[in-house]
Amino acid sequence: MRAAVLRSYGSPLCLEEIDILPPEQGEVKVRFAASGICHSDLTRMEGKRNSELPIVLGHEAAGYIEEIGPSVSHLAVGDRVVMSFLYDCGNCFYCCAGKPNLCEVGQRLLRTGTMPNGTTRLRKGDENIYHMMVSSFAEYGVVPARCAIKIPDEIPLEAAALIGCGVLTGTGAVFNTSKVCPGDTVLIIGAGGIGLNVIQGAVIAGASIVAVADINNEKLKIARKFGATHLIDGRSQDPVSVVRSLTEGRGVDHAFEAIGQTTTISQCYNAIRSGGKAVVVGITEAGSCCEVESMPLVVQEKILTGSFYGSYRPRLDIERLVGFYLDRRLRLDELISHQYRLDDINEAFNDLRSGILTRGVIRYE
Ligand code: CXF
Ligand code: ZN
Repeated sequence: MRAAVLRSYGSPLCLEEIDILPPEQGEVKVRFAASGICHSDLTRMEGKRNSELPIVLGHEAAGYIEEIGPSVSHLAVGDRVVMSFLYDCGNCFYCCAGKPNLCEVGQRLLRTGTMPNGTTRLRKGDENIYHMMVSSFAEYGVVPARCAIKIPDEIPLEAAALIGCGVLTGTGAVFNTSKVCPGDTVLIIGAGGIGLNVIQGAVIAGASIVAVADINNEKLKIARKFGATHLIDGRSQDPVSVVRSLTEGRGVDHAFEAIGQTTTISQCYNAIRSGGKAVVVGITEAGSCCEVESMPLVVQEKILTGSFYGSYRPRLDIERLVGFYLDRRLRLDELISHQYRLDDINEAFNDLRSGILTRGVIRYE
């Protein structure tokens, strides 16, 4: 099959013919229909988060079940599926504690680039090629069956693909991590691929103020279309003073950091009211540290937390988001600004670097 392979950091992806092995116990083979282009793929390509090489990246995808491995009973050939990039084993401490996004096995696989049994299904001759769980920058993938979630025929697969990373991460931070309630006030710093979905989540949750800060004017205009009520130009305005002036000096109920910078994490913390929640969704560079004034943690009961993969519950959250899309409450088609063929994937990453994408999608159909 054709695949885009990362062979060395800082270099373009190599478009190659590689081999894919059949699904083993508890696995399925998927024919991809669409795969989103996400910033964390770029982070890996640049070597800012190390992986085993060579590897096939791509983790935000949807497609069709092509083949079923032994012991898989809940899926059938031809089913339309959205991929979860995080495996949940169902047995570890975190899965049993109701935190499947922190699954010990799933988090290990993100680092090892293998299937749960420690091996890979991608080869080129004798050469082993690693997975980024879904590895959807290829025509086909083999994934744990738990990571393929069946969806109805009514949702187009390129829209469904986006649910698998950006949409779950952004809306889940609102619904699951921070639990925004009707009437709550919200600040979002960063109107990129994740930030737009935090905005959508806040709107669906019924927030009364959805203030959005970014240093890119074009991104702010798009934020307005997705439901931002107040736009903050990060180059000339201080988000903390703006939201304080909107909330009688108190600060917002929830502030979301959707860039991955320590300075904006501090701004979120400073922008929340007593008892408010600052939720970090953006992933900062490994090893970086962030300073916050510690006394307000106690005397103002401020809460500073992270949100990984939208604190998601596999299957349940995907079903809910598909429902919101079909009810026209969640906009997915509007997130897609550019579409590419797999052979043009390096152009897609150049566009991502230049900041012109709302979301880029590789289409295989
Ligand atoms: C990332 C977060 C870090 C591990 C890989 C996936 N999330 C979204 O792109
Ligand atoms: Zn992603």
